[in-house]
Amino acid sequence: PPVIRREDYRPAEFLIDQADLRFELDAGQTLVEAELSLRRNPAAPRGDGDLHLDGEQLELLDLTLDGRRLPPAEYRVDEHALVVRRVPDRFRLRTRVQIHPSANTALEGLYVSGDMLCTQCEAEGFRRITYFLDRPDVMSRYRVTLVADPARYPVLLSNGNPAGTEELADGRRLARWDDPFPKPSYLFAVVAGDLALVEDRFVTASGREIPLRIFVEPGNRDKCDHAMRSLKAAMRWDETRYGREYDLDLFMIVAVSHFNMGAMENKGLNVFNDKFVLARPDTATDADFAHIEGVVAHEYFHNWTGNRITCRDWFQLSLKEGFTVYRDQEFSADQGSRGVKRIEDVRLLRSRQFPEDAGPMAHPVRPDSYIEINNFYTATVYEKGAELVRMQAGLLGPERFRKGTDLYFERFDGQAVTTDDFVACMEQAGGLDLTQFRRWYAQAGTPVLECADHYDADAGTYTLEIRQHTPATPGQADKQPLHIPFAVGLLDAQGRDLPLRLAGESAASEPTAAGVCTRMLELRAPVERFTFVGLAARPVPSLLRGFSAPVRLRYPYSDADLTFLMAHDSDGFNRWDAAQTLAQRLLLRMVEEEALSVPDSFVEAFRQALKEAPVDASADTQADPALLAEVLTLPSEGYLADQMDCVDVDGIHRARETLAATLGALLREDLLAVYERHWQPGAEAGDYDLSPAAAGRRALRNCVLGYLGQAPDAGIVALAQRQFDTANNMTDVIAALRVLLEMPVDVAGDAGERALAAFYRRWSQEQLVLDKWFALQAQSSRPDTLARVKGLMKHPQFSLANPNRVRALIGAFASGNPLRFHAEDGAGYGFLADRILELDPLNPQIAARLLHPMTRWRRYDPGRQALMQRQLERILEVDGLSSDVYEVVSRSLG
Ligand code: B3K
Ligand code: ZN
Repeated sequence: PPVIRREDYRPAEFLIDQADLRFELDAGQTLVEAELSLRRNPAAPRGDGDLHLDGEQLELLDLTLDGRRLPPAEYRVDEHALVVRRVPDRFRLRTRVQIHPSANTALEGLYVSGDMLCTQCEAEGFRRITYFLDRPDVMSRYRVTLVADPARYPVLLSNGNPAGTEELADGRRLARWDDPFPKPSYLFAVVAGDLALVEDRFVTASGREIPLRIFVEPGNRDKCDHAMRSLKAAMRWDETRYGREYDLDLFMIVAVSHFNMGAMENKGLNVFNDKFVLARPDTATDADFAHIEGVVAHEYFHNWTGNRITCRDWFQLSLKEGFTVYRDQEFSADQGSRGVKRIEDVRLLRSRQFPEDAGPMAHPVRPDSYIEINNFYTATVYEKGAELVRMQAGLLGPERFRKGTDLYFERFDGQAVTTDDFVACMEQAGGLDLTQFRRWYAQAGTPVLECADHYDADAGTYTLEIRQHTPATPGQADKQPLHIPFAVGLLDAQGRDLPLRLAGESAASEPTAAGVCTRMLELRAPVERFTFVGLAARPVPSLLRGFSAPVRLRYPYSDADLTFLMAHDSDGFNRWDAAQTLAQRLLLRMVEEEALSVPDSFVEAFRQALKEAPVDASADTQADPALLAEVLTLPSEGYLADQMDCVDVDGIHRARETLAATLGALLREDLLAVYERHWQPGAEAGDYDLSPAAAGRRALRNCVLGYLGQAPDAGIVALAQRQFDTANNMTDVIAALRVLLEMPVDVAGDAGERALAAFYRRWSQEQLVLDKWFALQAQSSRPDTLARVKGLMKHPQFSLANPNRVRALIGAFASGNPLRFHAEDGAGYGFLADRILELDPLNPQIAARLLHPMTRWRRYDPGRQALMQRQLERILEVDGLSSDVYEVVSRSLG
């Protein structure tokens, strides 16, 4: 398959000003008639005079140009295109094609989900609907007519504003939609079905009343409250924080059960994986609620960052995704606990993006080439892209950053632009030079910062020396130094932030009323030195506060320093990070020395943290139960694996279990005290509270239960059982079930299995809850998990055609269960390769995503390397692989 390169970008030779589409919708076959107003693009050099339209899996029935039916000599059709020879400078082209939604298993273009019809066009799905210039820099006005049988498809939706309905003489119904905002084809959407509606309204800052409609499958109307609340909050937030008001007369969300990704920001008609819409306290966890809030906001925010201003080409994907992720992160931070949100985001970055940046799939935030663009919707483009925006916001400060975004919206509204255009706005509004900063977009790999320091007691000076280097990545051997914002604080012996004064400065910056004194240093050269003056004693440095840049930080902290920072740092993020580093160090030592016992100091640090466990969330973030739960959570197996040159799968699992069991046993009374203090009688109370404070208490209690479950006895079994039986919410139910399932049979008997069966009986008709039932079993550390997963593949409720189910079973096993997936005999690898080969012909995007855990094969011991390599080679040998799977496998082996 051909490689697409950024440097080959050329403006489109033709533009499509207007697209009038008429659909005669039916699951088996749908007719699409398109009337396009085309003209030569004045900004593009003249080509061969032919018009090349993208089109795949289309059956062309009719073709006319300016009303004249074209004879076969004047056009040509192949697998990917319709080429019309010698077209005029301005003309109308009419095509009629037939497509087959029910045969569409790739879920790209127009497809069937349950009883409804829906579309997914990003990135290149529109070409499976009609012949078009299917590229983001061609922005057109769409008028859409939908015709269907009202008995099957009473609801007919498309982008924009409704423009009337009609009953046709043959009994069918017709609905018209008109979208006044020019948009690229990837934002096009159609939905048809017998859908239930939840409606609310939003009054914009300028006083326009916007109906908000959420469409779901019948039976799900009672699970839309949270999505609706989140949507309204997001709309308000975008007005106050960015001055962005909604533009159409109507905003719609549709939840579908078969969806390749999370959701899609189609103009005025967001289509969602129902997992990110539907929630009731008894069916969804606190984490689910938080994801819904974040994704609803993310898609809504795209209306300005993505839709009104879109990407010039797909290499610029992070223009919309990085910025929009940054916006949704900030929105969520404002809705709940800012500190906890930052921890969650950094945890995701470190566990997904850092490994990607260190492996064969490493690519810049603005990639240089791809085979299949769908493989580049990555943690690098999304999460690292968001960090790049965050750094710019940090460098500019809130006021200038807002000026920068205002300028961006004003300058580029209605256009398709580049990440460079974005940076230029920040540069201009901020009055600073971001030339060096731009390298962040071009250079792959995670920079490493090596810090050293020196305290001169006589002079009262403290010098920090910071060296940066970025390891080589595939295709990029030499790296340039980056412009890195590096936030620093210095703590005195009591743990208070010191005033900061750099050599040469006339005055020190003083701590704020809250006692915070942070300095944003800027690193540019490979080695930078900063000398702070006026220090009577050696300070303890708090480095990279708030994770001010996406880098790996190395500084030789002593365990005592880390314990000190964990207790005192005024930066909540760094308190957490100190605890993580402490735990990570201990765990990695335990991996190396199997017999190593847990030092008392570590147990005492935990005991201290538990003793301070608050009764309730208060203004003091140190006493926030949610933050404490984060502090008490050990680094994941995947994160620890990323810290090792050669991953010791079993050693990591054993070390984590040993540490958790030790803490569970030695701190039993303290843990029980915290658990009981936060135990709210379950179902009978009925007063389930969704607030961040209440969710934080649940997080802390379930974290504590997890430790107790690692050192179980009959009392703990009873505790978990009580929680499982009486909890009135899915967060507590699933946490208890997990603990029951992981406890050894000689202590818990068949309590785990019985709970699992009860859970199935209760929820067998709720698909999203059932996904949890599948995932829980796939993630079990029990030795027979693979056999169990294979058995579940034959379960009547399992289906390869539903991406959520595939992710819940196969994805959870391969990506969420390193211990069993990486079993020494390679059985996990063989299983995954079989599934990928089975899925690839059906749904290449899902197949390529599932591959990821195997792409890091070089990080394992020679035995496992060989086993993974063999499976990758086996996949590569198969004829007719999709470009999606081909690209991931060939890059991994390359
Ligand atoms: N823009 C979509 C992702 C499309 C993925 C195409 N394979 C969702 C989002 O990022 O908001
Ligand atoms: Zn997005």
